[in-house]
Amino acid sequence: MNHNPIDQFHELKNRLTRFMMMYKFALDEMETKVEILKEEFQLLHDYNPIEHTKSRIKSFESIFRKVMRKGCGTSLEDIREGVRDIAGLRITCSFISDIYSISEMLQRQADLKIISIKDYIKNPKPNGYQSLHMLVQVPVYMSDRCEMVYVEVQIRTIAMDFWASLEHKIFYKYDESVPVQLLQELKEAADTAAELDRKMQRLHEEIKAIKSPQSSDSSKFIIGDQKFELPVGLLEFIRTESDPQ
Ligand code: 0O2
Repeated sequence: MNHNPIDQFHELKNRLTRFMMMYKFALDEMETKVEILKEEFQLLHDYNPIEHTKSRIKSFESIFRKVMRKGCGTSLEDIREGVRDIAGLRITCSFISDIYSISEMLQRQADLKIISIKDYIKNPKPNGYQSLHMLVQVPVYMSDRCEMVYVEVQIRTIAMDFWASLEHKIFYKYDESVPVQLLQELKEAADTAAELDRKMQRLHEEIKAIKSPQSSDSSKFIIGDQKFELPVGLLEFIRTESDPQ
């Protein structure tokens, strides 16, 4: 065993880099998956259910705090299993129904292993927190191996995200000992946000029901930054070719 402190430092740094790198690659994979769903929806249905996405890798400090809180071991293997939200992806949707559509689309992806789903929308936390949490394992292919890496996906609406972000800031400001009066008001604010989500969902369904089919110039369409134009007669040709006799 090498006892040179500089060599030991470099070895530890390498191991940590390799450990954290896997989470970055897993998040890249997940972000690509979500980007494809988003583009496909936009192209085929002229509708985008995803407002925005945000990914983060937990800081060492935050990982360390969680290890202490959970009392799990401190080897990298223990941390990998004990702290399963080192890689996090947050998907913010327009409507509640979009949350479940996105979740189902991800569940249908054969290469993703769904570890657990926590529905804090149907069962909000006592403080009012709402979100759909999916813990998944994503395959990351390296030059010599494939590793299944944990990613926590949080799917929520804009209103849920607004509330959770501000609540998180307030907790941080008060160092987690928030006055009771403020907790009560935060719960009321969460209820108001949930009511707003329900109202927007109702409006969304009403609008969908009365929306007439699109009357667009059907001979032209755009994929990525490329424009396509259907040559005259192609539509008839494709129909004739693919229609069963
Ligand atoms: P950060 O800063 O987002 O990383 P776990 O502790 O993950 O093993 P738990 O508590 O059952 O087990 O996890 P859960 O319920 O799935 O929630 C984990 C994450 O959800 C949190 O991560 C937050 O991001 C978010 N979350 C859960 N409850 C609340 C809440 O009441 N308010 C807000 N604002 N966010 C919440 P971290 O690691 O706590 O924080």
